[in-house]
Amino acid sequence: AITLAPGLVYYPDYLDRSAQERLLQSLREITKAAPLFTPRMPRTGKPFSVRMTNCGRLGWVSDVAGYRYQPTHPETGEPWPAMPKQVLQAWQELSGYPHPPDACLINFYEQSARMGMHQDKDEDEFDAPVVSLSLGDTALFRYGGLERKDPTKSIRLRSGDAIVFGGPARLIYHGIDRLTPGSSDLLPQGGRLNLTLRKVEKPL
Ligand code: MD3
Ligand code: FE
Repeated sequence: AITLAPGLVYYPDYLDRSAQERLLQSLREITKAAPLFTPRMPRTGKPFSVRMTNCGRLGWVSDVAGYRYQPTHPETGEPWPAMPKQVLQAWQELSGYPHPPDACLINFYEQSARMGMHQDKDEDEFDAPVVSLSLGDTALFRYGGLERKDPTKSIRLRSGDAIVFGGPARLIYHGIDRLTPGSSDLLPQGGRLNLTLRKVEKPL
């Protein structure tokens, strides 16, 4: 593992090819039960270019009313599918946090999708890290500091990479600038899937 900054640890090739294929198969099952939806910006309703779904007890959603975690899919009204054991195992191995995650947000990027710089602060528990797993095409990931104006660095996240943001890195600004088309043959149609595992609620 490579420490990129205090609290920010990068695990290149964390999942080997067969683990990536196994995770992709689980995600195909999840998206059958909980289809990808297009989140929208609060107030304006402007659509995100990234499509999303979730697994686990809680899922992150965004619509004209705001950002929030909720126990059901915004379009089907059904509970989110369970988290695959493989995902829970990655959390146990990487997070160093003594409780299982509540939420796994699944982001799907087509070639032109991006995610603007933002902080993840919709959770009640900031003592837990966020764990990210990447599948498919390489993404140019940018991260900065605790203020939007802080200088930024970029790294490429490749299929199978994991990255953990905890402690002093938990609230840093970050985003995805672009994908590298054709950089992976994991997804037959190209694009990228990213999973973010989170503890949302404070444990008892
Ligand atoms: C830094 N996702 O879902 S993953 C997100 O690749 C999100 O889809 C990006 O930002 C993606 O909120 C980046 C890396 C990541 C995830 C969570 C973080 C970086 C983070 C939480 C805090 C700080
Ligand atoms: Fe984020």
